[in-house]
Amino acid sequence: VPDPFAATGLTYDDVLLLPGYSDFAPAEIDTSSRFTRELELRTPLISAAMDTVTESRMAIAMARQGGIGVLHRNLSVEDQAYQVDLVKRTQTGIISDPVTIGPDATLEELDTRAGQYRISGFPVVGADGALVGIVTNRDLRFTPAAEWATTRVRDVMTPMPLVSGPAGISREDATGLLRQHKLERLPLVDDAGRLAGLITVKDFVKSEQFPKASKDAQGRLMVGAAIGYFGDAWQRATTLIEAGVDVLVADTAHGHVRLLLDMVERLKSDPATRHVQVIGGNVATRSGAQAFVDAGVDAVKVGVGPGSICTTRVVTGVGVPQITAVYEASRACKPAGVPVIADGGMKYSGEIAKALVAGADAVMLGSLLAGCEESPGETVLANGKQYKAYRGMGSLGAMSSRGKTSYSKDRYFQAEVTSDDQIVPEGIEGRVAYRGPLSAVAHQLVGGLHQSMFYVGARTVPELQQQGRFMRITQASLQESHPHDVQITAEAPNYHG
Ligand code: RVP
Repeated sequence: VPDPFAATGLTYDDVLLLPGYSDFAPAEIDTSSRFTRELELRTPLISAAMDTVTESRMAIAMARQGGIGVLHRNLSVEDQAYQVDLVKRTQTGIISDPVTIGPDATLEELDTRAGQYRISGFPVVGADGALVGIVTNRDLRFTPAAEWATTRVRDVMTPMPLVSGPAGISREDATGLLRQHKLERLPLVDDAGRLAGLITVKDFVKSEQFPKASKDAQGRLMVGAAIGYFGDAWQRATTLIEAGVDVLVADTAHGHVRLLLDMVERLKSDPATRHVQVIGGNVATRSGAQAFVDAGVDAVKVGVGPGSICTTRVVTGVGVPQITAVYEASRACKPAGVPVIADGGMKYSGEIAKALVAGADAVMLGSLLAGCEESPGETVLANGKQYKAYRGMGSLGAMSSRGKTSYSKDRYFQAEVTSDDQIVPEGIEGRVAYRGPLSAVAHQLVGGLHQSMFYVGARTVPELQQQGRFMRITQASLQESHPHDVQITAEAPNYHG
């Protein structure tokens, strides 16, 4: 009879990476990594599908830094699809399908639309798709607000003829026209005079500002969105695809489940959906990962219980320490060429490299990003320090009707529970320190990974995965790793005691 206690699970704090020989300059390091079968990120960081971490603002910020955000699903199908739309319309370079307005719309409608899409100007398009003018917030200024309900866009817009460019214009030519005519916006038109796109100076500047940005084939920012397997899940998936989502994440606390695997199989075989990348999760064993691989998934997400806000392991007694879980899942995924995403449990940048060496290709972060400016929710002041709320999707707050919606219940297989006092939570509600803009936080995380790679002697992520060697350490060694025997007197941007 095999010893039932033979296996030991290890997590981030149980191991360190050994230093290796580095025969290159740090500047040569490239952190690009595949995170699904067909997609790569310059920065292998993914923001968690949680209602205190990823909505459109975070997703936009993540994609600009070369990572990607996964929009949470604790909201209606329409609201989630709208968030996808917001990300896809942001940046970069040429907007192929700009938001427009009709000449007969009122200024009131114009104002609402501007707020809704957070943009300040629109091409004005007639019923036949022809460009008839352009209108911006500035055009509103000269009409008293009392008259907005009765004044039409056609009365205040700048009408044709306008400076415009041909549909397939090059970046250089567009820049030339914007500069020559001192334009904010350059509409693009086809031979028949129909609107074919829009270029804005702001977007052009931004796309130069974010050289690592994660973009789709059309130059738009990439975005992911979480779905489930229950109720309207299929409709959610197809609506998100119509809105332009790049990656769907079939997202549950326990992914080794018939219903979810069927969902993945259907998404990857239906002609209407199979072009979209699908990530499945979460699992923590080799067989769980193998089941997703067999279902045709494009990446497997790993983590049962490591999350900072997660109580699954104490409430259910089930889980696998994260380094072991990632390693086990990778044994099924690597031979099939399916990337692994290590989800949850990261406290410091050093753990990113540990996850990659253990078998991951990218990491998903919750608590490390929840304190960013771009995460949902306001900052709150307590004891003279700023915080932001952070809660588990399995917490009572996220699953109960206390919130606006409680779609996250099916993540924990409690979709059919109707009364709040019947919910069995698997997460807690809390807060994390406010950390400023994502760009600064991401800089520290990627900077840490850079250093890991240099110390291990790996120029690329595949080299890191191949050459990285672990050593198991003791509790005493862990103590030695952290600052010790001193009182910290100044805050570091990448270390919290
Ligand atoms: P962390 O980065 O340690 O904060 O963990 C984030 C991860 O925790 C999420 O990506 C998700 O997989 C998991 N999670 C989210 N909610 C809960 C819960 O309520 N138990 N767990």
